[in-house]
Amino acid sequence: MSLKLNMLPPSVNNLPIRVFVRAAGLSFEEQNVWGTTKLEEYTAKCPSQLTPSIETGELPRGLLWESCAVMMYLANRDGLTGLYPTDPASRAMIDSANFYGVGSLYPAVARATYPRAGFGGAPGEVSASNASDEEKESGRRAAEESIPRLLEVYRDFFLTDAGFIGNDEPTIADIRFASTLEFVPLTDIELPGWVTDYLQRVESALGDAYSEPVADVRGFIAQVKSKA
Ligand SMILES: N[C@@H](CCC(=O)N[C@@H](CS)C(=O)NCC(=O)O)C(=O)O
Repeated sequence: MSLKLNMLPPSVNNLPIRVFVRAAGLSFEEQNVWGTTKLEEYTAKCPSQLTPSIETGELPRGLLWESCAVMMYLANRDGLTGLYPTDPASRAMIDSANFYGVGSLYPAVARATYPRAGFGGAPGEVSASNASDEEKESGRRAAEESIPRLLEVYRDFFLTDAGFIGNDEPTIADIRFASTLEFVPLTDIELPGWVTDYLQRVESALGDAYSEPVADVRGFIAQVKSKA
């Protein structure tokens, strides 16, 4: 059954799936949907208007979004127990890290980086309001200041064992966490040594599966910084 991946190259929400399909050795077709997610054709298939999404005929609605749900589905479907171990205790750590990442870490990273990346803020956020530039920067900075504490949770709780989350090789939680970390260089935070070590560990374990798609994110960040 064919697998189509709808994605935006500079996005660290899209990066996990782009890494996952490569790490899993899946056959896939990648489609850059930049500028088309709000159009009728995409919305008809994906009412959330979000990326990443996958399309495959075996899904009840033919499409699935949410980066972690997509990785969980594909790993379950194909029995990829290294990337998503079946042991309930390992899974508990992986699922907790992923839900914490999507629910707590990523929103802080988005509020700290989107204004600099030129991405719009969510309705109700100061960056999307009529506030002054000073007030918007103050909101962005507050988000940035919350990030080190959020990161320490990974160091102190999720990475207590072998240096990967829930396994002695990279899991879908590492793919998601590392992907989110890739946007932190858009902030003024100096990444602590354990974070840079961790990113190197993940990248070296995953090889080209990580290095190839992450080049789009790093290239985008370099472009943003060169214009700042
Ligand atoms: N929690 C979602 C977040 C997805 C998300 O926010 N995607 C953004 C890109 S970072 C998107 O597709 N926005 C629509 C657009 O920019 O056209 C996930 O992990 O997949």
